[in-house]
Amino acid sequence: MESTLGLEIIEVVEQAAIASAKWMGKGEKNTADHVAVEAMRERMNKIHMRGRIVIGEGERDEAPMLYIGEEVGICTQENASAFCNPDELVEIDIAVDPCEGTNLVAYGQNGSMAVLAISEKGGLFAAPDFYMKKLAAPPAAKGHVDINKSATENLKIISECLNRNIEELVVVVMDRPRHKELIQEIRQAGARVRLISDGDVSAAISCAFSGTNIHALMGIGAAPEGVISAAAMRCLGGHFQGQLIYDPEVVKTGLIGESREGNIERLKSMGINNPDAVYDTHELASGQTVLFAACGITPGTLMEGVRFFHGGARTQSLVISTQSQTARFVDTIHLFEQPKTIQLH
Ligand code: VTB
Repeated sequence: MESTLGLEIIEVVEQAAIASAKWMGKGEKNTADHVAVEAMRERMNKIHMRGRIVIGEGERDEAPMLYIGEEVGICTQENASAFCNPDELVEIDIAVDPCEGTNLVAYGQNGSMAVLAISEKGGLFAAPDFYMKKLAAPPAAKGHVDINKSATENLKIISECLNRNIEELVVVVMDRPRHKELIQEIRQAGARVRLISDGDVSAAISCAFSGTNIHALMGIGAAPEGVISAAAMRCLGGHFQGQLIYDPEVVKTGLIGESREGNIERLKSMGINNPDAVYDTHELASGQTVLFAACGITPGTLMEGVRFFHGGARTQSLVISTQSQTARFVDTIHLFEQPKTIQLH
């Protein structure tokens, strides 16, 4: 599954990022998202695969494209049997976020990207559209930190695992009223906080790379993004745990159903009987093979954003998988016009 798909999914995220970047700074987050979805879907449908969206733009009736359950890839199209042998094809599940951080794109801020994760059928947790308490930390702290421990305890553990003082640690937290106490606690413990308005996938993955000066992600973000982060962290060997948050009182902002009880019922109807379960990377991205790709829309900690020039654009992407021992950063020059003149500097 991996070899050619790894190359093709780079193009999928690149196309989504370029489409979205054209709307950077225009103040129109829905358009920035919509064009990314369209571009991602168009490129994905050219791949020789039988894919199914498990995390996408929402339920079918609210999302016209890349909705949960939508089939993508050449081999899902009409007359596919002419060029796809159903016996040979592995069915794959796909989690997408064509424009992770729509506000960041709309307001020209750092940290947005086009992302997707792929695994064999059943290999990605079909997260409900709820919130998730998240803990991401570097590979050295994997299995030592625990989402059930306090932020203070976890910071102590990270400082020991990384052999540095707590004062030398930076924790990313989303700037939301629900994190008031958490932020206070982190500061009290001695660590420094980097508040972000959006885009916690990028923050989670950054923990796995030394040199980013990001050592942990703590707090509550969206659950589907949590699964995508977990897929990346599984490939990178980083720590990631998530726990669904279903109580509107805890979330404080955002849309999360009417009541705690109603949400528990909704989770039950999806087959989640223990709403308080803590999931790790192997549960959120359980597949034997997991692939992850991202392309920067605006500049970020890990990747450059899309840079346009006359007749083209330059992108930077990241592709990782559970099978390869690499984190491949791909720098691409896209030429929209003929004749082609590639200028490097
Ligand atoms: C979260 C976070 C995402 O949007 O979903 C956030 O995981 C929305 O949270 O990375 P609120 O409902 O509290 O605003 C992102 O930041 C990206 O859009």
